[in-house]
Amino acid sequence: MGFLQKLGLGLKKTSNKIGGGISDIFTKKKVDEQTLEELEELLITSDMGVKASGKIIAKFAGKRLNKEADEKEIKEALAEDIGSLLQVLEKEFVIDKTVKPYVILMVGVNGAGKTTTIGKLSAKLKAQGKQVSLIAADTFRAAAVEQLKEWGDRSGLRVFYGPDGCDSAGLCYDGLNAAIKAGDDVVFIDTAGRLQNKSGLMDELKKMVRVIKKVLPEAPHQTLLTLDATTGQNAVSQVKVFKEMVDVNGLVITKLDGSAKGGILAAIAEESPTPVYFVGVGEQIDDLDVFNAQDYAKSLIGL
Ligand SMILES: Nc1nc2c(ncn2[C@@H]2O[C@H](COP(=O)(O)OP(=O)(O)O)[C@@H](O)[C@H]2O)c(=O)[nH]1
Ligand SMILES: [Mg+2]
Repeated sequence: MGFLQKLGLGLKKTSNKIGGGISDIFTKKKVDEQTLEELEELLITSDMGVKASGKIIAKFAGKRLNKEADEKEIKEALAEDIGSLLQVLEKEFVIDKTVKPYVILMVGVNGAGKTTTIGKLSAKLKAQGKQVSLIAADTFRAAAVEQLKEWGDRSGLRVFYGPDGCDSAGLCYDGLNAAIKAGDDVVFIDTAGRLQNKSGLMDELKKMVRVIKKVLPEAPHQTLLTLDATTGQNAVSQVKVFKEMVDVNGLVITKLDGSAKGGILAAIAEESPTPVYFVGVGEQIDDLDVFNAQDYAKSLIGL
């Protein structure tokens, strides 16, 4: 199955809601004020947020108000408007080949999908011929280390880990030095995400970044924030919270397959625009791909 098909299937819950909703709303031929209002409400309840929904509808109304159109035209016009709003999130994920090792720090709350995303992404990079290693710096739970080791084993990657409860910053220090010695191209650092203790987490992440910089002053070269789409609007506030802690330069949105909240990307585009490098649409190793604004918008509407 191609990824577009997969994305469409993954976003089925959202597109059933939006696409089905549009069919219910546009029972008459002309687009009037009432249909616009209903449409705006539909977008808001699909987690696009009030601001983004308002913007999309305003743009749509400018072209369509009091005009006749069939359902397909309406959907295509709307997908185009949503796509242009999402465009700000589209950016190519590039690993600088002149930088070795290229360090990717993965942050996000517990259960967001950090470890799984590292597993998927590291497998892709390995398949491209890169030498990749993983550092298990979520030292809080033994299960977290085991989970990362499993992903590493599947792809044949070295996993650097320490004893239960060891200092995560110290582990990064040793792990990065080991990666330099081994000549790795890319290193992923998995972290813990206990947001219920915000200041504790902030201290831990900041200390980790300080220690990483002691080994490699330019690292981490990417700090990716993983967000669980099923948390809806809460994901938008997580972007803001984590940006206070570390220099987040990209997002990964996971579990788009498990919710009708695929509209959340519109809220992020409007309220805290940050490149979305990857989207996760399942638990398997292949269920991750790059984000494309127009494709995503079409899949959202069910086109
Ligand atoms: N359906 C679905 N499940 C996912 C996706 N990404 C991760 N998961 C699941 O979410 C759960 C938590 O993921 P994990 O990587 O352990 O999160 P972490 O605590 O941030 O490291 C696991 O059961 C994963 O299999 C996704 O894109 N789709
Ligand atoms: Mg984890």
